[in-house]
Amino acid sequence: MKDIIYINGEFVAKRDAKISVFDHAFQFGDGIFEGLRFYQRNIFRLKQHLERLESSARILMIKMPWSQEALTEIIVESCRRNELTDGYIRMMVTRGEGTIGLNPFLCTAPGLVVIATTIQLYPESFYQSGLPIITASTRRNAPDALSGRIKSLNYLNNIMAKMEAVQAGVQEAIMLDRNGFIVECTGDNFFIVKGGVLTTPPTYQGALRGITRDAVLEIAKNLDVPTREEPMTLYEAYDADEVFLTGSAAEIVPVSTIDGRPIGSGAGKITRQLLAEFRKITATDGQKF
Ligand code: PXG
Repeated sequence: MKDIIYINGEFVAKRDAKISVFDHAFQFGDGIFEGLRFYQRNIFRLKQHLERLESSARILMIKMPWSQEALTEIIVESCRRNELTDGYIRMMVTRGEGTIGLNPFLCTAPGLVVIATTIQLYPESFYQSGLPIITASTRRNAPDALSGRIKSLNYLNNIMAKMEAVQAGVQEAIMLDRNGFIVECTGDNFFIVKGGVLTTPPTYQGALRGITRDAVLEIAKNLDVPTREEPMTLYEAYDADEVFLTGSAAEIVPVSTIDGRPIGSGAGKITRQLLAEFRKITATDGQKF
């Protein structure tokens, strides 16, 4: 890795990759981002990530001047310049420089930052025996206040819950909605398996529509595993045969305990099958470079 960062039209050294303190991304967390993986020179589901970025931009009325082709070129070039074949890409679109007031329409052009880097994965032991998680007391943002479907640079809601996880000695935490229904984790989507049926909370409850979540739902359908998107409570989670989390960084990681309660027998059969199938498509499904 060469620590070369793309920022607003240029590739620069890490120490020179700086944005203005007047950028509303810095002032107010007013911006959006994506986190992508690439495997053996294949950017996994790049098109889906770019489409989600465009949706986030549309909802926040950020006018992105870059075409999907232009963004693809910048991302690919970032991987090449850093001489990476496998890793993680963090892409950020900022609102741009403005005044110290809130009005986003006074900001100049949006900014673009792309960081291509290596990734620190969960240790392989978690994939074998599962990750312990807790339930956070911090509730997920109400979707009618700030939709979790916007992948925004304002992650304080998630960070509040992540602090609870870390303080409790674990790496992830379940976030409930106002009514006590499970929404997702701080940086991963949430799935349970019960009686051979795979269930995940619907996105209208405030979960991010994860690219990995979509991939898992597709893989399950191909394996003839029935899938549901339905609200669920901790009762269903504690009582599940298998629980796992999905995310670009985590891929598919089994959950061993929730709030100290063991789930099934650790890494369940369907979870393992889904992970095996997922790993088969990571180097082919996407944009080769
Ligand atoms: N939910 C939330 C809230 C996320 O931020 C996911 C689910 C999974 O989505 P994908 O598209 O990756 O399958 C995310 C994405 C981290 C970290 O360090 C995680 C994300 C973003 C930034 C950092 O855990 N997650």
